[in-house]
Amino acid sequence: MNPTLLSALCDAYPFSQNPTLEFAPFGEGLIHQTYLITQGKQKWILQGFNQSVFNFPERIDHNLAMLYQFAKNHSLPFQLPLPIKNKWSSGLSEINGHHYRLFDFVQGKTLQQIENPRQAYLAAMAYGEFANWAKDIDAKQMQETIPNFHRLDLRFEKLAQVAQTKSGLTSEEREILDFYLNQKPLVDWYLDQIHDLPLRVTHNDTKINNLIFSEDLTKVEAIIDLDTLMGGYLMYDFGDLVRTVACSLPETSTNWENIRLHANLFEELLKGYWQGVQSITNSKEAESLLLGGEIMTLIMGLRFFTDHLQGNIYYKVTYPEQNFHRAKNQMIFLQSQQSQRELLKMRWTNITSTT
Ligand code: GN1
Ligand code: MG
Repeated sequence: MNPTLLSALCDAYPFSQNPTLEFAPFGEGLIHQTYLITQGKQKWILQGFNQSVFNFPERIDHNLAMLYQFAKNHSLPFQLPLPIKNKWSSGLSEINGHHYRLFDFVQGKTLQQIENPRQAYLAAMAYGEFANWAKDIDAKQMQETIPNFHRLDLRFEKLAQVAQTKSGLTSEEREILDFYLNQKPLVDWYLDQIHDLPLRVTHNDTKINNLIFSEDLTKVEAIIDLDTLMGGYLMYDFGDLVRTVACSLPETSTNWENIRLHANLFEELLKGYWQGVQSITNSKEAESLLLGGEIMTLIMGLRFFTDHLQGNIYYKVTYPEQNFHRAKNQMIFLQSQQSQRELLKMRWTNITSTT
């Protein structure tokens, strides 16, 4: 660890002098740099905050302060870890032109992929319970930490616009681009939905690895990565669960033949999420969950493809074609969802009408 950073951190936060702090890279997030700090038996998470993605850190503070205020009088069965304040009472420390945040380490396990259907149920129930818990926070008072983050129509237009400036695409790039640009009916469905859906406090990045499970994986201990917490629609949170949990392979996989939606996992997710949200949803909102997975997969595919065409300026990549491969992965997963629409609708009807 760079000695200037180390001494600045020791100045900003109340670490003891001994033993020395140990740093190790941690987690699989695509935006911030994350490290585990260990000192004797104590542990913290240090995050190198990505300010080129999050241009408005004060908006994150605003939203988390609202959350924290609400949590004082409303208990939740799991933790929502917030940044530790530095000695200047700020959750964000600027050191040599970079920004850092420190969190208490939550003991437990994170999963990149579930190991059994029960974990899908538990994950979805946690996010559903969260939405239910937050129902009385005025989502309109929350600020947009990334403006238009899940606006599918704008993500769609952005790809179309960036693609127009590119010539010399390979035939495979062209084929995948055409697939995405042919998704206009789904974009129109989305625009039609959002007119009537209530704005709620949503997490907006409900990947499975943003949950910390207990060591024995029987309980969710914490929901983390609260930077994109803001006003949104339930279909975003349920949809990103479908995208990351009900898929046979992770978004980084290039095993094209084996990427598909597991309808039984979709069902587990819906059962778990519904358990949390059924008392707050109206029929339109319940219906929106059905295509939430498609919406979020399309958004992510559009974003990965756009980043590929723009030269990988947003997402971390480990090789140059990775964003293109992620976009291809999401395309195949979206096709798999679309080919199972009728089946999913039957499962959805069973779950949402019998409770
Ligand atoms: C990013 O930071 P991380 O890896 O939890 C991204 C999400 C995407 C995800 C795809 C702020 O999340 O929107 O779903 O990558 N977060 C931001 O893996 O863009
Ligand atoms: Mg994350």
